[in-house]
Amino acid sequence: MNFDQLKQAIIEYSKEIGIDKIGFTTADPFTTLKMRLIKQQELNYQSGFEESDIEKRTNPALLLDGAASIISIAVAYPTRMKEKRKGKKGARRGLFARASWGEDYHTVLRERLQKLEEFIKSKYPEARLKSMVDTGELSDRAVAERAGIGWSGKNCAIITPEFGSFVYLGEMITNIPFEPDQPIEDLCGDCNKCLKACPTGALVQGGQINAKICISYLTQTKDFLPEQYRSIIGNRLYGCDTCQIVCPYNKGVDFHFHEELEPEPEIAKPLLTPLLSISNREFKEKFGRTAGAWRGKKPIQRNAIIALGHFKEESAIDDLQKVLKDDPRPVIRGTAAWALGKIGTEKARQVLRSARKKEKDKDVLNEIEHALAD
Ligand code: B12
Ligand code: SF4
Ligand code: SF4
Repeated sequence: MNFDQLKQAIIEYSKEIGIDKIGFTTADPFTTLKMRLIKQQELNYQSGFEESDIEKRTNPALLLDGAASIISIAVAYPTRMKEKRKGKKGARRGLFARASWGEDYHTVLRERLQKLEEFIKSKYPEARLKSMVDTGELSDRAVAERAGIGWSGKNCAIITPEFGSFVYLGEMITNIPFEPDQPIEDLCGDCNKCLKACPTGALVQGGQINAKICISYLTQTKDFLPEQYRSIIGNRLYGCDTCQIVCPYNKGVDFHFHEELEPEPEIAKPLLTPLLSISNREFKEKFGRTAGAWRGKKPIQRNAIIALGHFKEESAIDDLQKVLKDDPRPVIRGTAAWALGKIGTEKARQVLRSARKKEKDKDVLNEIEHALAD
């Protein structure tokens, strides 16, 4: 088998199946990444969403017998909605980050990789292949960087010269010794825009993140959001795009190559108040196909309540009252108390005072006291 010819055939085929960029690298261990991951763990800078076994994360040979190379893929996604939905007083909207627009990228990229696997097997039946997207052991970014897909920006994102950083990444480990591609030049230079723009200071220095205070992470937690971040997250319901939006390499970047990644405005920018009473079934029906739904409805509802507080949305007082009175989840009741405190009108304070008389949960009572004290 001529593996150079096979590589060319794979590159050609990848364009036909909606892969926007493809690169090849060896399956050698990721040694600098390994040191980096250990350091991040020591500093408690990891989110907890990543695979915890550092050996598996950095040694592809542990994941596929006879691993010889890795194929990295990138798929570009839109940054602007064709149809805009503006939030007005009385009809406020929240925002899902762009990585949650359209169909869940895990499904989309896995389907592309599956097709690529079938193609490779049809040409070379001895191929052993293992594909992953996001939830696999490998660092998708470290693979993409080494395979020349893009450079690793100070905002931590892989930035491609063609599509900026608004690309999803995935990869396939193979037992085929493909000729590796070369990494590309880091073009960040003296720029520091992303570090300056990060609302929480999560980018502690170029290329290093404290994931525990990254808004993207915070929007995905299920507990009370620490008070100091509530005003900062604004109306974000899932994820954060700030450090990518400010990046000069994303200026004017907006690719609409894939129908399934087109955002549905009512889903990507939903009205906030209806989220407060949405049932599990309705949530699944409306948001279930998006990447942002993976933690269930609770974090989204909590963030919607925070957003209403952020907007000081008086028309939401009755709905917040209902939540504070009837919702069985203390995190949701307590956050509603915070939002009512932010709204701060006499009516909102009256709701808080009457809730104080009946509330039994000490965390919620604490939130009510704080809201009334402000
Ligand atoms: C955990 C996780 C998170 C965490 C932590 C993010 C982080 N930066 O580590 C949280 C929840 C915060 C998060 C947020 C987001 N995420 Co995320 N996340 C992941 C996940 C599952 C693991 C990342 C990880 O292991 N991080 C640990 C760090 C240490 O390693 P790394 O970033 O993977 O690798 C780089 C560093 O190690 C660095 N490095 C190594 N050694 C050294 C040494 C020095 C000196 C320096 C400077 C750097 C350096 O180089 C590597 C290559 O870039 C990956 C999927 C995957 N399996 O890889 C997606 C992934 C990174 N996320 C992705 C996305 C889209 C996002 C968000 C944009 C979503 C959003 N809109 O809210 C934000 C962006 C936040 C940010 N600025 O990074 C994409 C990134 C695509 C791209 N173009 O880069 C990925 C690859 C998912 C995917 N398959 O597409 N995410
Ligand atoms: S995603 Fe938002 S909070 Fe996280 S590092 Fe980027 S700008 Fe900061
Ligand atoms: S904003 Fe500037 S420093 Fe940050 S990733 Fe983009 S080019 Fe690099």
